[in-house]
Amino acid sequence: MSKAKFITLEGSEGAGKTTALKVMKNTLDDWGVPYVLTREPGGEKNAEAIRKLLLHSEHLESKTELLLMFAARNEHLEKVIRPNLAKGIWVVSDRFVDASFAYQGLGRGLAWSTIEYFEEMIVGTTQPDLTLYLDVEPATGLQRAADRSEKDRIEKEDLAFFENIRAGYLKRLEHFPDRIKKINANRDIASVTQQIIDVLEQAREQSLS
Ligand code: Z5A
Repeated sequence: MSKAKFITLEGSEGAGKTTALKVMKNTLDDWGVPYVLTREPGGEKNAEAIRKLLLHSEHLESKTELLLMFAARNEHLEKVIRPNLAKGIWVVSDRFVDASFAYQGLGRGLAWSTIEYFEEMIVGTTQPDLTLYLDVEPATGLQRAADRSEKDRIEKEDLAFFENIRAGYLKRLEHFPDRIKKINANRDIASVTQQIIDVLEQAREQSLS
């Protein structure tokens, strides 16, 4: 069997990650590959505790937010991502390091080079084989997410913040066009679903299997 793959899903507020994860799960089930679904921040006991702090603290300094994201990521990588990949089990993570560039980088205004420094230290060569980025107009995404009962600390940010998040993701996409595949998430759910299936099938033909 070929090497286990690491696939990540990214997108800003209201992009439709929940639906996308179901589509990814169904596709991997069809392929019959062993996989675990996980998420960031979180995905591991200590990292989930850090997630609570990150999403439900009243206020956090931006640098604290960045450090906690990478602290959680280190636990997640060491205890979940790397061990599973080593056992031949694919890993699908709802968000990973691209989110730190988008949210803490362009969102919070922390230096790109600082995030690259932590990326090298914590992530190293454990980069995803494939990233699906759900690209949605921030106003559309916020409108979709508006009905949610309770917003966490980050979800309470305004439109300008989410415009910057999108710019951050598009910058990462520019740097890693082979790894990151953009999905037009402004379209209806059926179209988004088909785009995800197409990207996964194409990636599988090219290198995933
Ligand atoms: N964060 C960070 O800052 N730095 C980092 O390094 C990392 C994360 C890793 C938690 O993430 C927060 O952590 C996140 C980024 C930050 N903060 N924010 N914002 P999370 O992934 O757990 O939480 P989330 O971003 O809020 O995602 P979500 O709620 O799981 O997914 P979503 O894409 O925003 O929403 P959804 O529930 O999938 O969809 C929203 C609604 O739209 C829902 O009613 C759907 O039925 C509807 N929908 C979905 N697709 C469509 C289409 N195509 N048309 C119409 N309606 C649709």
